[in-house]
Amino acid sequence: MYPFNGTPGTRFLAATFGAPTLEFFDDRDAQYILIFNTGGLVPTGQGIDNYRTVSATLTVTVYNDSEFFYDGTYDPMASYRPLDDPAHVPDVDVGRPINLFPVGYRDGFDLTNWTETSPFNVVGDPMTDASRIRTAYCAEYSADGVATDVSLAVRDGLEPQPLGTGQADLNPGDPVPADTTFVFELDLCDPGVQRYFAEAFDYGRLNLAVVSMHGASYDPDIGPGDPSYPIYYTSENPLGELLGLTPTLTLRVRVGSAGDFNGDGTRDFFDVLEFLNDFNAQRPAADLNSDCRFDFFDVLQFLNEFSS
Ligand SMILES: [Ca+2]
Ligand SMILES: [Ca+2]
Ligand SMILES: [Ca+2]
Ligand SMILES: [Ca+2]
Repeated sequence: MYPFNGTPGTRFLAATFGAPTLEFFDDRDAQYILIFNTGGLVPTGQGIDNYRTVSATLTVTVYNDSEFFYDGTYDPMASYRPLDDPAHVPDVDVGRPINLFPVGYRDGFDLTNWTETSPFNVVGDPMTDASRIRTAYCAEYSADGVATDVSLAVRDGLEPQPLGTGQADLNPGDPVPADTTFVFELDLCDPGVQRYFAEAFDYGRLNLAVVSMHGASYDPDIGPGDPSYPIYYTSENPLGELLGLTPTLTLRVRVGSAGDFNGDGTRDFFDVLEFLNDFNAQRPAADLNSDCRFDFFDVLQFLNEFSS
């Protein structure tokens, strides 16, 4: 999702970068949207109350060699503001992180009809103003399923919490070598996030937005500078496919009641035992109300689901 991408959805490579100081552009200018068809793996149509995502891990692999620096921690939005902006705060570590967000839609698009070859915009003209017109965008979701576009988080003064920040087997500030895999352990401790995943599994498709705000230098006199941002293998990339460098998603999802905690089709003593084991060990499977705390409310919910 980039205003001047002539071949969306079929490229062998995709980039992410930002333009937080350019008027008429989204701060998160080039976004890499991933579509996972989950229907064959997670039963669809169960109703959104019947899915709970226990864990999710995404990987994407970088194609370009040593053109940007590794930062595995979140950078505040104000650190992307121009130096002469009174609201600017310094970036305390070298490099910029790669973050992951849910996907929101506008102008007639939604989870069911937005595809990898959908256009960047159907309203407006990116040649005059490319901001706030992309059909799919990195988003935050409320607990009742309402999306907020966070593509302009810097200028909108938002501090959106990503689903995850990419981790690589590198030291902070290292140049990132080609074929480095970034791993995102998703933070699922949010009712809006759980609902987003539940709606995805209910329909059978999960879309995620990889974004970063690495600089994309451009000098009007000399043209584009050297890339200083990540470029990733896409699922279309033959080499990436051969070498196993295309994006992956690993999920653990509970479908249906937690009363049958071990998922063997019956409710008995073994479900109670396994729940209590997971609860005592504070494993995510036992955090039944998805608040990342292990307390009375999880036990109560288990007992309710077990006996209902
Ligand atoms: Ca950082
Ligand atoms: Ca940084
Ligand atoms: Ca059972
Ligand atoms: Ca809990």
